[in-house]
Amino acid sequence: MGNMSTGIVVKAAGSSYTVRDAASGARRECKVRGKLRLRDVRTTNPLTVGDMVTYELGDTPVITALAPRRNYIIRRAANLSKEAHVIAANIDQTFLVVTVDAPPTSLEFIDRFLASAEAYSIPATLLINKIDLYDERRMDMALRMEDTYSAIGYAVLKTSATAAKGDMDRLLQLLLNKVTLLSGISGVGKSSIINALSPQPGLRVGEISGYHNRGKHTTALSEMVEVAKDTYLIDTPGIKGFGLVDIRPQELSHYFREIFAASSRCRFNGCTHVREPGCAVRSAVRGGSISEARYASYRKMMASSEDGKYRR
Ligand SMILES: Nc1nc2c(ncn2[C@@H]2O[C@H](COP(=O)(O)OP(=O)(O)O)[C@@H](O)[C@H]2O)c(=O)[nH]1
Ligand SMILES: [Mg+2]
Ligand SMILES: [Zn+2]
Repeated sequence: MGNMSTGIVVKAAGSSYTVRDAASGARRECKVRGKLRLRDVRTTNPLTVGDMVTYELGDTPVITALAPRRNYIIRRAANLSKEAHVIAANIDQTFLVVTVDAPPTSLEFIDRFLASAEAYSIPATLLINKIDLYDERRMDMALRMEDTYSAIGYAVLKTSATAAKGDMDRLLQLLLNKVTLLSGISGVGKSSIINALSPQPGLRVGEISGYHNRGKHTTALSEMVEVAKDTYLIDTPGIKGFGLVDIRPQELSHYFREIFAASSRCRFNGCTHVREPGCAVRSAVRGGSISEARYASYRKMMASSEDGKYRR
């Protein structure tokens, strides 16, 4: 033995992991030795895509060590335990794929996602997909969406994964040499985008694939695809995004950029921007410099975080 190599986990399915060797680029199916666990969080899965690991060659290659993670995102397990599922690790950025139609993505979902990305300090970009399908009215909605989010500093791309249209070239430029998590509700075109960019064929398109039933745990399969040299996209079928983890109501405004910026002018320290007098946020909403839809998302999240709903 003693034949140690390093690599990156590119696929996680149950207790099997596919590791891409750092030196040769070869893909190897590996098992895990013993208990590799995170120190802080109890997790249902010891390893996830994006993890840098050491493994030992043999009849069955075995992962023996996990390098410290630069970051990782988790989703609380569905049950009431404190267990969490690690969705991906060592992510440089996340792209949220949304559609105005077929299926529609709600603004509240977008805002909740962006707040989570802020909480994790992971840069986020919006990708409005399926622009080839939109009539004038829907294209108008897409343009308004683009205005709202670019005004507060998010990059917004408009793409078609299936028709040669929109910002696909710019998309590839923004992905180069990075590990990017693709998120978005089912059916918006995440797998199609990866396939369109990827030199190697195929993720399954149009299926809600990826659920593996293992005893009492249902674990989602995530996969990382190398679309260009050192350029990875992570697809997480069945996971819409990442859940907000323990954001306290008094912290929520930190994760809405424009609300946070305006809050320095509120009369009271610790203003929640709900009903306090002299609230600069509410006056910015009235004056039109903060979007009503964004503020409505903030209020909804505030109400549910007070109920503890985001502490799943
Ligand atoms: N017209 C059109 N259809 C698309 C586009 N992107 C994806 N689709 C279709 O939308 C459906 C769902 O796509 P898929 O990639 O599986 O979505 P996912 O669930 O986000 O991975 C499939 O039938 C795709 O062919 C697009 O840009 N334009
Ligand atoms: Mg898919
Ligand atoms: Zn305020």
